Amino acid sequence: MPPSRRPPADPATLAALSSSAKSTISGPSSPPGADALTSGDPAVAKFAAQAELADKMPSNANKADEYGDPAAEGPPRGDFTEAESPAATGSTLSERNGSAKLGQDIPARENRAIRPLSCLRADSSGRALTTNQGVPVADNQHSLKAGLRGPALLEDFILREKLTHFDHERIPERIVHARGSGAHGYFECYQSLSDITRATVFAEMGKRTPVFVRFSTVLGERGSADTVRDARGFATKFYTDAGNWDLVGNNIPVFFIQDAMKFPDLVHAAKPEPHHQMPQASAAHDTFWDFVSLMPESTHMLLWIMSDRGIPRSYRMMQGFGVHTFRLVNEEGESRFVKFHWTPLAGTHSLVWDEAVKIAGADPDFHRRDLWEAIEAGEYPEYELGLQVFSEEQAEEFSFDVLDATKIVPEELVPITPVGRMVLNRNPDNFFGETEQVAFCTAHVVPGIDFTNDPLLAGRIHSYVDTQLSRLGGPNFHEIPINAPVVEVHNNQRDGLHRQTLNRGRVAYEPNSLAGGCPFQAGAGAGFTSFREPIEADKVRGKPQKFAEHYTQAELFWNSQTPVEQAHIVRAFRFELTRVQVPAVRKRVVAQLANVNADLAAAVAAGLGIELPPPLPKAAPKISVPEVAASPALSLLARPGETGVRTRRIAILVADGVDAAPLVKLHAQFAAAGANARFVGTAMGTVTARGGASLPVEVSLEGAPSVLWDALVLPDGKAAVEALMKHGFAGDFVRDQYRHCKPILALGAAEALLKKLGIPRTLPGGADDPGLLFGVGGDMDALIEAFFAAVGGHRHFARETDPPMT
Ligand code: HDE
Repeated sequence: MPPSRRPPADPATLAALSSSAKSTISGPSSPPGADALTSGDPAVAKFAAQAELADKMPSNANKADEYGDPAAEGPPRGDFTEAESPAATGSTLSERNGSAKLGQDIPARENRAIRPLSCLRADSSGRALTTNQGVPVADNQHSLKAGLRGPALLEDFILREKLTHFDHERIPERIVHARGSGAHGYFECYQSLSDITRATVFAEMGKRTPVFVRFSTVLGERGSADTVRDARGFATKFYTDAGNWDLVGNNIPVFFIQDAMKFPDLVHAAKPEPHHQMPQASAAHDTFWDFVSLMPESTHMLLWIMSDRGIPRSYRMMQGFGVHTFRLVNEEGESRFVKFHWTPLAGTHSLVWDEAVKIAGADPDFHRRDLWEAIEAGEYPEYELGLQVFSEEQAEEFSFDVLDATKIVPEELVPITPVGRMVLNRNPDNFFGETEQVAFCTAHVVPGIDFTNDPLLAGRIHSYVDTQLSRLGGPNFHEIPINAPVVEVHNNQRDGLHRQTLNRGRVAYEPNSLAGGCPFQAGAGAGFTSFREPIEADKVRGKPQKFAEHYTQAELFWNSQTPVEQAHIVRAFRFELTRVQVPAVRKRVVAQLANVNADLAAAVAAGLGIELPPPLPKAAPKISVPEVAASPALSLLARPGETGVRTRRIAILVADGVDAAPLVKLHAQFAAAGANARFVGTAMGTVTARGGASLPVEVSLEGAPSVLWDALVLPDGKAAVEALMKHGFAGDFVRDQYRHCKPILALGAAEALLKKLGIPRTLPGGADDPGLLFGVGGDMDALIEAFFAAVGGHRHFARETDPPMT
C-alpha cells in the first residue's frame, strides 16, 4: 500500500503534536501531517518521521510465506523500508550533542565496530602513566600512607585499581588446546569455485581474505612444553565478506572417537590423572591407554599419534585437516561432500623422540619461537588448501562411512585439488588480546559451507560456543576485536556481560514497523540457508553398522609408512606403554595392535617383555579387499617441501684457534640463502682465530644446546678442535647432532673430534653417510653446495639404529 502523506495541520494540531513529541506516553489519534517533517522542531520531525516509517508497513507482508513449502524452499528477504530521516530510527534527539568522547556525527547506516584492529592498537611512547580512568599518575613507586612509616590507606584508589586489575589478569584456559600460538595472514583463492560453492572466499581468482590462525597442542596446560607427543590444533578463522568461517582442524586427519558423547570421557582419560594431576601434557599413562584400548575405533588415530606426526619439527612443517566431511553448497542449492587439507610449502618434517624430550627442557617455547622468528624474518609460512570433493552417491559406494571421523578418504579414491594458499605474514601485537582471546567455533560457517551429519561434528557445533561463555565471560565474545567479523553485525540480540555495541533506536525485535522493518531477514538470496537434506528416520541412539570396522584404515596407515617411520611407531608405542603400570592395559593395547599388523604387535610386545596376546575380538571383520591398501601420500617423507635451507638453524661451532675464513663464508652464504647460521661457542664473548682475527660468539653451548639446531659445522684449526675435544658439552652437542640424524660438515682437523666421539664415517651397512660431509681443503664452493643439499634434505635416517650405536 502506498504511504499516505497527510495534509498540513492546523495550529492546534501542531501544538498537540509538539507537546506529544516531547512526551513518552501517548499522542494524537491522527498521524502527523506532511509539514510536521519539516516543522523546524526536531522532536516533531523525529515523531513524524517514525510515524511515516511505520505507516509504510501496514502488515507483515511475508507472514503467509513462513508456513509450508515457500519458507523451506528459500525464505524471502524481509520486508523493509529505509527511513528518509536518520532521526526516525535514532534512540534520542540529543544524539546531535557531540563531544570529544561521543564524536560529532550521527552514524546512520554505518557500523563503526568493524573498523580494522589498527584503531585499537595502543602506543604509549611519549605518554605519561594514567589510571584506567585516564587520570595521570604522579607516583608509581609508593602506596599512600599515613606517614612514611605509617599504615597504608584504604583511600589509595590508584594502588587498589592496579592490584585489582592484576588480581584478575587470568582467564580460564581452554579445556583442551590450552597451549597455542597464533598469527595473522591471508588466504588467496586460485580460481573461482562458484560452480560448487557460494562461499565468497572462493568467489574469484586472486581474491584475498584475511585470516587468523592458532596452532596448539591438545593436552598440555597453557605453559606446557611445545614438543610433547600430541595431536596439534590447526584452527583458521577466515574473516570473509559474508561473515566469519572457522575451519577448526588438526594436523591429523582422523579422530579417536565417532560420537560427541564420548569426548569428555576421552579428554578425562588423556588429561593428568585426577588424584595426583600427572602426567603433564602426555598421554603416556594408564587411564589414557585403558580408555583407548576399550575403544577400538581409536586405533587408526593412535597410529598417527605414535608416528612422527605427533612430534612435528615446526608448525610450519605440518599438514592441517578439517577432519570431518563437510558440505559445499552452490547458488543452485546443490551440495557436494568435501574434505579440507592444508599442505605446508616447507614440507612435512618432524623431530625425533630423544630430541623432542630434550627440547622440552632446553626450549619449551620451541614451536612458538619458530613461528614467531620465521614471520619476523619475513619467511612467511605458507600452506596450500586442497579439497577432496565427492558426491553423496560416490560416498555410498565406499567401504567406510564418510560420517565416521575415524576414517580418511584416501587420495587414491578422491584426489586432492589445490584451490588456494594461505600466507601467515604478521605476528600478533598482543598475545592475550589476539591468541588467547580468539574464539574458534565449528558453528561459524558461511553461505556455501555446511555441515554433514557426522555425530562428532554435531557435538562440536554446540561445544565451541558454549565453552566461550565461561572462558571469555559471557555471550558477547563475538565483540572482542579479534573475534569480530570484518562485515557489519546487525540483529536484535542485546545486553549481556561486557556488551560494547551501543545499538541505536528503540527497536530490538523483528518484525517491526518502527524501524522500517530493520534489520530485516536477508532471505535465501543473500542469507545462510541450511542444505535441504531429506530425513526420514526413527529417533534413536546408536551408530551405523559401517562405523563398527576399526582396523582396515589403521593397517592402511601402517602399510603406507617407510621402514624408518614404522620403526618410530614401534618405539613410540614401546615408550608410552612402558609408562603404563597395569599389565592388563599393556596387554590389551598389544592385542588391539595385533588386529592392525602382526609385526607391529610382535615388536611392541617384545619391547614390553610380554608374550604376544591373541588379537582383540573385532566388532566387525576387516574389509577383505579395501579400495586402497597402501597410500604413499600418508608418509611424512612424501612431502619434502620447497623451502630447502630457508629458516634452517645451523650451528657453527667455534673455539680459540679456529680457521675463520671458511666459517665466515658459510655464515654469509647461509644468511644469503635465508637460513639462520650462528657462531656457537663454549662460552660467550669472542674467540681468537688462527692468525689473530676475532670471531664473535653469538650464543653458547649452554644457552642453545644441540637439539635446537638443524645442522652443524665443525671448524678446522687444530687448537680449536683440541679445545672442543676436551669440553664434555661440546662432545654431547656433536653426538646429539649425529644421533638425531642431522647433517654435519666437519672441516679439516674436525674429523679427529668425530673419531674421538666414536662417530663412524659410514652408515651401518658400510656405505657413505650422505649427511656427514668432510672438507679437507679443495673446492669450498662444491662442499658448501653439497652441505646445502644435505641441510635441505633435513634428516639422514639411514644412520639410525635402535638403540643408537653412538
Ligand atoms: Fe575440539 N574443542 N572438540 N576438536 N578443538 C576445543 O574449544 C570439542 C575436536 C580443536 O585454537 C574447545 O575454544 C568437542 C576434533 C582445536 O582455540 C572445546 C569435540 C578436532 C581446538 C572443544 C571436539 C578438534 C579445539 C576448547 C568432540 C579436530 C583449539 C576451547 C565432539 C578437527 C581451537 C575451545 C583454538 C578446542 C570441544 C573434537 C580440534 C572444549 C566437544 C575432532 C584445533 O570447545
